[in-house]
Amino acid sequence: MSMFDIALARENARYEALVNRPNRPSDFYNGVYTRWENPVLTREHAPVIWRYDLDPAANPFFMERLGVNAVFNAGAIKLNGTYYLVARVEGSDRKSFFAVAESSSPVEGFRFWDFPVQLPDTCPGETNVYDMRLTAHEDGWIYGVFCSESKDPSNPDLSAAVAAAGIVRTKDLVAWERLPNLVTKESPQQRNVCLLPAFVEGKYAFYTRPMDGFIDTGSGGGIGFGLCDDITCAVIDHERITSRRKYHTITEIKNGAGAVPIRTDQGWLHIAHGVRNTAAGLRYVVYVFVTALDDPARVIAEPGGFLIAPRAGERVGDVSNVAFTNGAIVDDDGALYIYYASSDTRLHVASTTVARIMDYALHTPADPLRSADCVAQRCALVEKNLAYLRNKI
Ligand code: BGC
Ligand code: BMA
Repeated sequence: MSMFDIALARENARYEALVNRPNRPSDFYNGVYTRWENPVLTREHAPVIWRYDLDPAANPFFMERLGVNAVFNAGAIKLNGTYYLVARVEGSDRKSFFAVAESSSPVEGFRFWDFPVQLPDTCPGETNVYDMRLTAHEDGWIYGVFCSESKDPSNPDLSAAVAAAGIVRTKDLVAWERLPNLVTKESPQQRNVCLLPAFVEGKYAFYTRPMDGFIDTGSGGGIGFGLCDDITCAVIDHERITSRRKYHTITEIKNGAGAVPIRTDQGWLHIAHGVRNTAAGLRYVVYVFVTALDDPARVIAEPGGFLIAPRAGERVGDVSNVAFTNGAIVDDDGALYIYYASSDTRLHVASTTVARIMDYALHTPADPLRSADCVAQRCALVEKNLAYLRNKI
């Protein structure tokens, strides 16, 4: 065998071993969800045929010609018994694209299709696309809402960019129809937009994230909500604020939608993200809130603190200290799989059930917002527990 063939066989074997590696629950415990030991997608899950030229004449040293830097933030959906992740794949050239990975299991065995998604190229200035939320809408389409990023032509600063919400739709994750980007009349930029699966007042309902600039949410008060009549030319005139950003909380700097909201008997469950600033840069965590079924913009519960924060090895990556989600799947038996990425580098899964997370959402105390009140809250719990233990004896 030639050196070329040896290297190719080794890489193929490595890939198969990785994709077929069984996953298992880690020993992390908080009673709310289970963290699984292995990431479900990593850069090593990028197929060999995406990265190498397999023709020895053209690639005599068997070197990667098109490297993949990271696989993270994935939209998620279950169709006909199969679990699909539409991941953000980032090449070593920093450009992101979407690619579908599928498995018969929600926690392991994800394998990318041969070709990445070839998104209709309708916006000439569009430089980067990322973070697709997949909504199985009651109109019968599966929508993908993602961030479409372009250089800001009006600003000479090389890093000045404009973020908008791109919209595509599909029936099978294979053929994608691109619709015009969302227009929000009150907000010049949008990132982290997602579409509710249900009509509201007969209209398409979006969660938005009003922001003044590309990075700064500025006067944007939190996660927005807006309605539009026509998804094929989506315009939102007015955004109402749902979950608000608050001083000295996990959402002080920004917050935004995460996974597509999940309908439960007690309300719409939102698994969103919050951002605070630190001396070491922004820290992203995943948090939960619930909105009313009869008014999906009205928050009816918001437990204090985060649901998922980056831990241990998750804390380190290209953008360290980030836990981020844009996809979750509810299974027929009520199991809930939350696909969360760590540090813009790899994708993990946390599993729970809708019943368990709703208990968390509705019965975990809200953030009292001040240290003194937090101490009082904790002391009340300790007192209650001591009394309970005394009575038990
Ligand atoms: C990056 C995103 C990031 C955004 C804001 C973009 O250029 O690709 O990952 O969320 O900037 O920092
Ligand atoms: C955001 C997102 C993500 C990313 C995060 C941290 O604004 O849209 O793409 O995971 O920043 O870099």
